[in-house]
Amino acid sequence: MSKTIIVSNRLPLQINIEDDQLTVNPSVGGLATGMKSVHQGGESLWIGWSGLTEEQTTDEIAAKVDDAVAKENCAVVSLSEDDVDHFYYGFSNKTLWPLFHYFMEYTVFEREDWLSYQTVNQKFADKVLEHVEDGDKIWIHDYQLLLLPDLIKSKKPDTSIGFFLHIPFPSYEVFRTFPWREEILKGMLGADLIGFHTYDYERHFLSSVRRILRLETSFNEISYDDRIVKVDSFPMGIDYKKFHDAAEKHQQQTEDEKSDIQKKLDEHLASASDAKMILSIDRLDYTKGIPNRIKAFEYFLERYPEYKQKVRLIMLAVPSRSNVPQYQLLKKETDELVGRVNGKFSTVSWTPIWYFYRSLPFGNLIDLYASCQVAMITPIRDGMNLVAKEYIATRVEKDGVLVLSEMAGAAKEMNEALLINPNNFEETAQTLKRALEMPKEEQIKRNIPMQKRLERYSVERWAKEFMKALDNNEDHRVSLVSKKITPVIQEEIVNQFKKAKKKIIFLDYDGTLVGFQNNPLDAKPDEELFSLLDQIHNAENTDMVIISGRDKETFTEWFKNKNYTLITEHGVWLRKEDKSWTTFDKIKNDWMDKLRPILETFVDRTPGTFIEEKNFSLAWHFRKVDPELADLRAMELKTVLNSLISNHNLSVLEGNKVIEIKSSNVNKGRAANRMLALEDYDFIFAIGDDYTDEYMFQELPKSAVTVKVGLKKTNAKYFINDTKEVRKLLNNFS
Ligand code: GDG
Repeated sequence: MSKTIIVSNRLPLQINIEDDQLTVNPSVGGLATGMKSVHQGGESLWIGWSGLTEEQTTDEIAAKVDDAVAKENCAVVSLSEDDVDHFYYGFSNKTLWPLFHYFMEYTVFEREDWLSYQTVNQKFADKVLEHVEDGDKIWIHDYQLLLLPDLIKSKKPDTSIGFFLHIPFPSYEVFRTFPWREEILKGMLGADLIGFHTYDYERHFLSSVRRILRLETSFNEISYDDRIVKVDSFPMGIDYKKFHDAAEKHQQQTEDEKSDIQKKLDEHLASASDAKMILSIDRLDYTKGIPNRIKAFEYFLERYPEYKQKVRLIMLAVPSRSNVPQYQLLKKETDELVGRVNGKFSTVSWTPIWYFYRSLPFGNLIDLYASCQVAMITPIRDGMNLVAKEYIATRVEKDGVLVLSEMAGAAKEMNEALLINPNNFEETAQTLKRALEMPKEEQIKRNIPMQKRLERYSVERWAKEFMKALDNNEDHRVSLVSKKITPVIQEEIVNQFKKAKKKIIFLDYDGTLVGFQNNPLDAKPDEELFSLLDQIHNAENTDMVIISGRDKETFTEWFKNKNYTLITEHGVWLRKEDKSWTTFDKIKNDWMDKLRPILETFVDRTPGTFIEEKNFSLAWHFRKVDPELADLRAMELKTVLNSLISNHNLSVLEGNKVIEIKSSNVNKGRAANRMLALEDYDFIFAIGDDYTDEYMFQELPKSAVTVKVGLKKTNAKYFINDTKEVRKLLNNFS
């Protein structure tokens, strides 16, 4: 039976060895909970590092660990101390983590770390390949394993692979600074589905793929090799029920059942009728904005001194990555700031900040969430931030105010929170005041929709939706995309050709017979192409038509020594075998004088673009322009043109890196059909690479063999990878 393999840096288990005694407990993190629905029974295997290095374990203990984790349907990737230093603390946490969170000044690029990152990703791949069977699905998690999708895909191309990034994907301008940017993108593109928390991270990723790998994207799909990789956003939720239920129980606690922390919190609340507490919980990480938060709180107390003695900041900072120097510095800075604020404002009966530098048990976490009237979650940059969601989930009376940084992914879904820019102390202090003074009705009004959303979009639903999308993409690959021409299909096509009595072959030119050139005039036919075309042209009972968007002058020049049939400008002109040109249609083109100036303004604003004027159409070419800018301008131009051309019987066509305006009743489909009317053909073949060729694919009879060059959405029956393969295929027509 097929299974799902989950891969993450760490296994969802706490493994300890004390006096040679091994204990294995499930960990309680959000990911482990969310994956429960995926990781259950014998149908799933979770692969990851145990947390123990090779140096910490003897062979005997390692074998025991393997056995113990196997009982939890897990398998261990064994890492050495050196791996952990360079792959985990090094590349993952000194390179990827700061860069992806826009902390460029903290980012180090060490070759040794990069080599270790590759080695360890390979170790993960080897472990996956050891366990994967046909029909299995794989879900890989997070920034430590960006190379893994491709390492697996290249060995097991038929396996469906999903990848989810839990941290932000930075904008192209930041990502481009990364020395191994291509390798990382290609590594990720081994997946069939790539998920992010927000739409912004998704579009940043797509932009890097377009600009760095120069791949084509259509909406949220990337054509890569002979696959379509889908990119989507899946905002991660929490186990709402777990937090809400725990908070309800917490509310019913008797005095005796209360924890020591709860008793202290109650004491503060009882100290004055308007005493309040502000909560702050994070891993001690520079992305979380802890120093800024303390400074903003300090500013708040200075600005609004009436809150002294009444308000207390409860700050839980969970130790994290303390081997990395930046984290050690942050610890020092945080200790000093807390000391400074407490030293400055404390009185005998009041300390403004209660600071815990440790991890607390779940029960205490609920104490904090339930007791604080305000939560101040103000990261500088955060992929999602689950603490913000957990705080709202525990508010069983529906009161409480969340002050949330707009830089957290969670802000995209929690619009009713008070959103702030964490770098603006003035705004943060004012918002804190507003939060402390917000009437209960308003608090409830804001929290109800957030709670409803959190309940609906739980972490379980997140996992299910991701898996559903992964399954859908698998179907999509099989059904929606045309079939690749395999040797068997090629043989069938050639047989049909040979058996037929009268045949016609339609050949698009640019992007099909020749590759794209920066200057269109460099795309002249070469000797090899001439001899291929001669061969088809001379084949018995065969009519060959080169059908292109090019202007007739260029083709006249290029094919002056050949008597091929040519159709130019998408079907405006026809050159017959006797080399005389006629038009298919009589077309007026006085519209050109009106539209040319508009195209000229686009040329001015978009360096590298140019206008091509043909007899019956105008084209704006943008093949030399940065793809991002080109997309933006193309979109703008299409919007402008479409609004202008209505009632003019004109159409705007988008070709490969060109936008063309021409008379509506001209297209390659119509032109090809006119050719078919002249004879009774029993073999019709058409091949082309862009949007304008789709008219042929759509309008030719069903029996026609239609072939798209490149893997893109198409109406053609088949696809072929590139012009090299086109020439090989056509060589069979003789
Ligand atoms: C990464 C991304 C993204 C915290 N302290 C204690 C404790 N916690 C629990 C919280 C929460 C989790 O840890 C922290 O999750 P966050 O989402 O806030 O942050 P990261 O650890 O940075 O996670 C982040 C996340 O991945 C998921 O994709 O949201 O953006 O950076 O669940 O409750 N739990 C206990 N004691 C503590 O002291 N028991």
